[in-house]
Amino acid sequence: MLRWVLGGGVLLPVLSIVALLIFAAPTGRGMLPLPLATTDPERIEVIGHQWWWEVRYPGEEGEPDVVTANRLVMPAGEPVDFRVTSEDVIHAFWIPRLGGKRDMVPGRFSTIRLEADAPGVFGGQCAEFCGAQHTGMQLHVEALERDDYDAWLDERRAPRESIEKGDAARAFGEHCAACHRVAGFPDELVVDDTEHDIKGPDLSDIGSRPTLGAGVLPMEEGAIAYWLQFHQMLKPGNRMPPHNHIETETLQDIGAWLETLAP
Ligand code: HEC
Ligand SMILES: [Cu+2]
Repeated sequence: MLRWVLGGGVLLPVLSIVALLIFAAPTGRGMLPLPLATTDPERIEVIGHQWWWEVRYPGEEGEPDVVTANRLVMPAGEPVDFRVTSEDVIHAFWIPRLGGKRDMVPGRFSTIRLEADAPGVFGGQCAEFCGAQHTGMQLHVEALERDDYDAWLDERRAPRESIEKGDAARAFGEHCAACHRVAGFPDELVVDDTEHDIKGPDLSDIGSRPTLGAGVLPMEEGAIAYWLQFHQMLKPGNRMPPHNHIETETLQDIGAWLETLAP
């Protein structure tokens, strides 16, 4: 009897926990943002919103940040520090293939260090229930070779060719620019007479992105116009108001114009 109690109640749990600890401790340590001997890891900021992801690549001195949404591009084969936070409720940053998750808490930055061993595409998902469209909050993650990653960033840092000030851009300035930034968009076209604090995804490189609505639609020709007309059906309750008051033709023009926005 005593042998069973000691064996099953003490020895077995102690051995299993020690075994788990031996594997878990280095893994856990690897995800802490400790200083590295060799280089500073790349730092990428990810901000949770209901229900989309803002991704920022802080520029060196004097350089602008590169801002995108719902797509995370990272260098492969090296550790990357993700500084995460939220603008509204608590979300959680999670790329299952790369490791643990980190809560995104409004007003606070937390850091998690992750590494992709090789280039590839991974899925990310909000891992903390954050409201109606929690499951519609997906992140498309791409790990690139270091050179490709640098090229990707450089393209987005390069000053924009001037944006065409046609009818579509005017309509965008009138109906959309109060919530959505487009790098290089002329200030004089922005009409902001709304009283809300809703912020939408940065659309500077929307034409090059793989999905719309945080994974709700694949990007293809005509997809933006489709999203603009039916987004409340595709992603019910999402924070973008319906555009029923805008003519379909105008939405199609804006959609076609947005699809040209790529570095
Ligand atoms: C009141 C603020 C607001 C206005 C005005 C607004 N949007 Fe949005 N928009 C949002 C929000 C918030 C989202 C994110 C919805 C989601 O995925 O949950 C969004 C999403 C989008 C997306 C998908 C972006 C992505 O990263 O997948 C596009 C494209 C878009 N809006 C274009 C437009 C256009 C074009 C207009 C004008 C006709 C417009 N928006 C007007 C707030 C706004
Ligand atoms: Cu969530």
